[in-house]
Amino acid sequence: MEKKLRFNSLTIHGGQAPDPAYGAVMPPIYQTSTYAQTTPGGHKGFEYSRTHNPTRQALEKNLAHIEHGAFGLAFASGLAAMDAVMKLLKPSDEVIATDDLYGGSYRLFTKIFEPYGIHFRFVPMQSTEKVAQQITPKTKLLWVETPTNPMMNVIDITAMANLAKHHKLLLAVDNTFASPYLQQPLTMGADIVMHSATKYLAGHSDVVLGALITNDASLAERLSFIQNASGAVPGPFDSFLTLRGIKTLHVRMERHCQNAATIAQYLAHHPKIESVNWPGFDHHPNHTIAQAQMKDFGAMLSFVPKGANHQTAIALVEKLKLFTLAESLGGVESLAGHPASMTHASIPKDLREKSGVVDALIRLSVGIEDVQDLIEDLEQAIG
Ligand code: P1T
Repeated sequence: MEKKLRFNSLTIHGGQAPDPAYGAVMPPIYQTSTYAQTTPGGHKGFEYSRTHNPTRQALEKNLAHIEHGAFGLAFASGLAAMDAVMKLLKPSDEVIATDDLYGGSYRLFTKIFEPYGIHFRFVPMQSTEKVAQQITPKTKLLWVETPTNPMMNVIDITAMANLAKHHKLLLAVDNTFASPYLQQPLTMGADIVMHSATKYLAGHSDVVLGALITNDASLAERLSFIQNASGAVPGPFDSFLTLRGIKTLHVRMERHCQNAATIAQYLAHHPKIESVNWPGFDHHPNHTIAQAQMKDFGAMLSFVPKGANHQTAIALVEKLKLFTLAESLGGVESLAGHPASMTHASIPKDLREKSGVVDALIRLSVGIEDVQDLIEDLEQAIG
């Protein structure tokens, strides 16, 4: 029987074996669309690369291991992975989703799936009661993003899992911001974990890829049917890059979290900063849950400078030199963004502001550079 490995070994070895052809330690990039058959159906387990590809399969096995799941599925992007989950539903089904979530997730739900008759309710999920109040006989799925993008609220995954079980709903958790280094939602009762692997998993801002992981064989079968039938799969090279990235996830995350903690404290004590959203603060409203369900507090944070508005917030991010002004997060390099005009522009302003995404809000993805250089960059930009 295979020895049970710890997380820091699973990132490197989970589901991996030397390649059967020549013993290659890294899975080769099987850049092929198809596979020779000796007779129709006579093949070695691979017939067409939309359905299966050895490089993608190596990644999918690794994804399953690091999330403590039995089945991993890779997609062309995080949104393609979410799209596959939504295709489990039927017209008139209802979904309850986190109110503060990635703008592209909101756009997928409301602009693509609402017109097909699936209904979405956006609820502040920090309150389990508020979620419970919205459940109807038509509710089929709870969609949880935690920590949330960009307000860094933390949602109690176990409480959501209990609610889902009680009402026979599926619970899907977008684990992009935390990564499995910080939390493993399947172990807390989630049915499906989703990743924008574009972020911490791949880790180097060089690939767009999505993932789903589950322990449920029938869900895995339905999702892999959708993966093949709809066809939003990643290519072998992107699968290879993601697998390579995951091998250093634990060492990167440790430094990401250390740097973010230092920057959060620096900003919190800065006389020109109004507020900082980071779940590591004692006074963060969900700090206790974050402490209980996460190994550390992550490397994303958002803040509002004192007296800032749309223009001054943009002026501040434009002044940054080491932080790159860009969408995305989770790479080794630090990024800064202005959610209202970038990542969350597709959410209507009134709805956005209700969850705290005001025009003066700035979001940071803290990288693994020397933290002193990052602080000096913030210092010169804040002025
Ligand atoms: O970009 P893609 O790989 O399709 O993943 C979408 C996605 C899903 N879920 C969360 C929590 C995300 O943050 C994202 C993508 N987010 C950004 C690009 C961003 O800058 O926030």
